Amino acid sequence: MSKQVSFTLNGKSAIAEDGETIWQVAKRKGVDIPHLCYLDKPGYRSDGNCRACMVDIEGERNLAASCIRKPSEGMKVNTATERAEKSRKMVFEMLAADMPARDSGPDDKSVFWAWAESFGIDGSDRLPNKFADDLREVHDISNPAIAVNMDACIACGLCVRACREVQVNDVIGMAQRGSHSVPVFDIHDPMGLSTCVTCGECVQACPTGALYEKTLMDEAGKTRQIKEFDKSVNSVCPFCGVGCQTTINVKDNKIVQVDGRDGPANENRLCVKGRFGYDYAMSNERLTKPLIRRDDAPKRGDIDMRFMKIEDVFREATWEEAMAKSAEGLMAIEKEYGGDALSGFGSAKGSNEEAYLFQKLVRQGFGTNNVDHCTRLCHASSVAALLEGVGSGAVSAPFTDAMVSDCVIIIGARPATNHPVAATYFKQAAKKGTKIVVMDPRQQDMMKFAEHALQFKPGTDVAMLNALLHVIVDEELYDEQYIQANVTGFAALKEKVKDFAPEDMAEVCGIPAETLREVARLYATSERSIIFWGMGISQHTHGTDNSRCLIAMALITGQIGREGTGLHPLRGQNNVQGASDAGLIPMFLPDYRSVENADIRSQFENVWGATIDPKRGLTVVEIMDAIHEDKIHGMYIMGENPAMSDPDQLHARAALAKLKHLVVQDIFLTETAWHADVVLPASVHSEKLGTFTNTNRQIQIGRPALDPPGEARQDLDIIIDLANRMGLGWTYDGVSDVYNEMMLVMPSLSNIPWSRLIKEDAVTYPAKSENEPGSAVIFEDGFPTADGSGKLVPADLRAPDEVPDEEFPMVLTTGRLLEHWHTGAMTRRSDVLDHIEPEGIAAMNPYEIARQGLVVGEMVSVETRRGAISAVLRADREVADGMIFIPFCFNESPANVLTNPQLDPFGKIPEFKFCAAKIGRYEEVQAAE
Ligand SMILES: Nc1nc2c(c(=O)[nH]1)N[C@H]1C(S)=C(S)[C@@H](COP(=O)(O)OP(=O)(O)OC[C@H]3O[C@@H](n4cnc5c(=O)[nH]c(N)nc54)[C@H](O)[C@@H]3O)O[C@H]1N2
Ligand SMILES: Nc1nc2c(c(=O)[nH]1)N[C@H]1C(S)=C(S)[C@@H](COP(=O)(O)OP(=O)(O)OC[C@H]3O[C@@H](n4cnc5c(=O)[nH]c(N)nc54)[C@H](O)[C@@H]3O)O[C@H]1N2
Ligand SMILES: [Mo]
Repeated sequence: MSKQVSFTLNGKSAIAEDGETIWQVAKRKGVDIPHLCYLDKPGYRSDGNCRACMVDIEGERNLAASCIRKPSEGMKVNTATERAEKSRKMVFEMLAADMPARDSGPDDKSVFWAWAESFGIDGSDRLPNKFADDLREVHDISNPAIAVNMDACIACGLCVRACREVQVNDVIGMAQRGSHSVPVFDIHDPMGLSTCVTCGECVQACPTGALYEKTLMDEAGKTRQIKEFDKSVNSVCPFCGVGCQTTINVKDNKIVQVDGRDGPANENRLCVKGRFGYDYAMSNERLTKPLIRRDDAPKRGDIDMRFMKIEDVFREATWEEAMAKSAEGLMAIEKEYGGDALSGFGSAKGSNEEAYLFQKLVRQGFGTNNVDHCTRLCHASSVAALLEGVGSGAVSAPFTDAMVSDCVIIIGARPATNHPVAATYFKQAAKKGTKIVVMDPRQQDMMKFAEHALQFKPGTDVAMLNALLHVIVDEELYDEQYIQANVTGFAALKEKVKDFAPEDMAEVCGIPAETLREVARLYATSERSIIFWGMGISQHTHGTDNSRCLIAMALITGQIGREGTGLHPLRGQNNVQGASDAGLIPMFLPDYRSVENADIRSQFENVWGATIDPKRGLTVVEIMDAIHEDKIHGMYIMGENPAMSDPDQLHARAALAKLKHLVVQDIFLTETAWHADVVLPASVHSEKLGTFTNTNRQIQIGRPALDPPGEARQDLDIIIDLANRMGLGWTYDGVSDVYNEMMLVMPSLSNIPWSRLIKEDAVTYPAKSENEPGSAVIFEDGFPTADGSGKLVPADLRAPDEVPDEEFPMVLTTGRLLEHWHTGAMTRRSDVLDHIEPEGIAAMNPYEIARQGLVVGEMVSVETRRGAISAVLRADREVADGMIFIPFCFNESPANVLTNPQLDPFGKIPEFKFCAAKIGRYEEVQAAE
């Protein structure tokens, strides 16, 4: 039981719950006490330095800072004595004296000025300004998104807590002493040149506007210009699977500012993309009219429209003409070759409702299961292993559970760049004492917080993980009782991992045997251990095997089904969990129910009133191959950019060009759209209403903040229009109507009606009843498999498909940058993000660069058996010797020209993380050709 303290607040009796401050009790009781250095938000501790919240305590000579002082039994607190009020007013006047005048300072609507105004203070003509003869530079606009005006700083230290304690980025610190103390970036660098990652947490925390969004200010970054918003809309972030809740502030149908909201996955935090990357929605490159390919513009796989006029390839069309052509082209192919000659790629960026209708259109209208999406390139192998092992592809516990874990393993994931807000929880956990283990062939930020950082050899996960399993078995660290009750296949696993002693695997994976033993012991014997993983596990030809090893670790140690334990593949796209649940998968109808099962099909057939093809469809990469084999002739692609994201890009683009009919529904004229017959201009996230499911299984509502530009239409309306032109006779009365149909066929949505989502903004599935929160942790008693137990599947060593040789001596690995999203379609059209990362790069270790006689900053050519690209060479100490890292977001240096399309046999995912390559000076390579 928590300890309660009785005291008196302004003459009335009050109770402070365990640990509550005077300020917090006062707030509960509706008593407003001014505060500046204290921020009443999760993650912010009080500091008690600004003296804005002083109160009187009977019998004490000095006033007390209510934000930090806790009541004691019988204490008599008075917030409204003359002495307290005068003191607080004085504090504001002194601070105002040191600040620029309200109307010429950075933010006349700041928390500071709002409080000051409540005391009737709008400056001070009797006190001196401490900056009057200060020669220090106070104005810094070197960061592309944030203006720094230190003359408005009151040294409250909130930005330091924001940076160090909330986001745990450790960039801002306090320099100098006393009245000279001032926040600095790193060692007093300009913000834009410091290690700041521009998450903007400090801006959101700053009570005076000393750190402020440039978008709201004048050109010089000194004074707020946009004073009012037309509206503020509560929504979710459109980028990654973390699913941060946002408030979008709009002026003149433009987003001018985004703030973090207190959602279950972000507690007000955002990263650089969520806070400053929203402007792609307002790009003047948005598609505003339907386009039809000109008859004199034949398709070419090697077309590069960056330097071409759109009018030379496409002509504008009416919606009527474009939709008619879209539907007729698809129907003609169905008629001539049958439904299996058609296929669709739906979108993990769109809503659940869009994903559901998209797969329904393909199944019901095209008459095929050839429907897939980017999950195939992402966690397909993880999901294959999870379905096989534990009967469900979703995470067993939310990432926020890291905070209550004793041991957290992060393997093949780079959360500080790819799930930055999830990373804040991991970093906070580490600071609290949770032991973090990071396993990755490339160094990364999280390693600074790790008890064990294992920079092992790429592609050797099975060797390393089987060695951990060997230790767990050998040293009998497994949970016999848990296994007996919940797990099958232990004998076979034991037998398999016998051959994987750490002493033998050390050489293979490059990690000393003793370290492997320590990590195995730490994971197995901690009270609560949890595993997070990403693309380094899944994007291999042995991705399913990699995941099987992780599942085996959790199952044999019983580290699953309890808070703070479990298996969490960090889902990538904002709605990849939801799109998969909704059935954008060739082998499954919604909720992962097999299309090959007649009973299941008939359930859907009853609701849809159409027969469903009984064979599973083709996957993303298989579809590209089937086009080359003349088996598929028509495609409908919504919100995916396979011409940039598929492996072996030249092959993929040649396939797109070979299609007899390609309909692309996107917000930009993407590389994929270059190959289209019809391009349909769609809505972006911030223009639409819909539900989105994050990596934690939290279903959240995205709400429209903007009107679509020009003639662009809602994605959902386009899908419905196309379905009706194909004769499906759909009648949906808005988004909620589609959701209601989903509830009919998806048991996972039980007890989560639309009205509940609207009310609660986020509900975790599965939910046991309508008035209880959903289950954050699943598998508490067994697994949703046929026999209710988890199944162990031993994995064997297999080398990556293509290993370095004399001709291609380097290992090429691909991935992401913090500021860019996948194929760059969105983020390269965001000013702030493209400003930070403006050009195509290839990164290598500086020693490797020196060894190869290359020069940092020069153009290099990188070549594999699939093709060659050029890129600017970057030195990056995180990249291991012998490796090249290239992000796949730059269309001038498209990494996927190089990647190996070889697939994992189970998950059908390509080996994006490993292939053989060579690198040379661009000019020399060109000259030799
Ligand atoms: N900024 C940004 N964030 C994103 C995205 C983005 O495009 N940009 N995309 C989103 C999406 S869809 C996804 S799926 C996630 C992906 O997020 P992550 O899973 O973090 O993806 P990557 O950075 O591609 O790869 C993760 C790590 O795998 C490591 N790795 C490479 N080879 C191996 C190996 O053989 N074994 C192991 N164990 N590790 C290896 C790499 O060094 C890298 O650190 O990010 C999401 N978030
Ligand atoms: N080399 C290499 N390749 C990879 C990977 C890798 O690590 N290395 N990772 C793979 C992974 S994990 C993934 S998830 C895939 C991602 O691959 P994609 O999903 O193809 O990549 P995105 O750039 O996210 O594409 C999203 C598209 O949707 C459009 N869009 C955005 N919002 C909307 C909307 O609301 N409506 C409509 N209609 N369109 C919209 C954008 O303009 C863009 O064209 O890439 C994969 N490819
Ligand atoms: Mo992904």
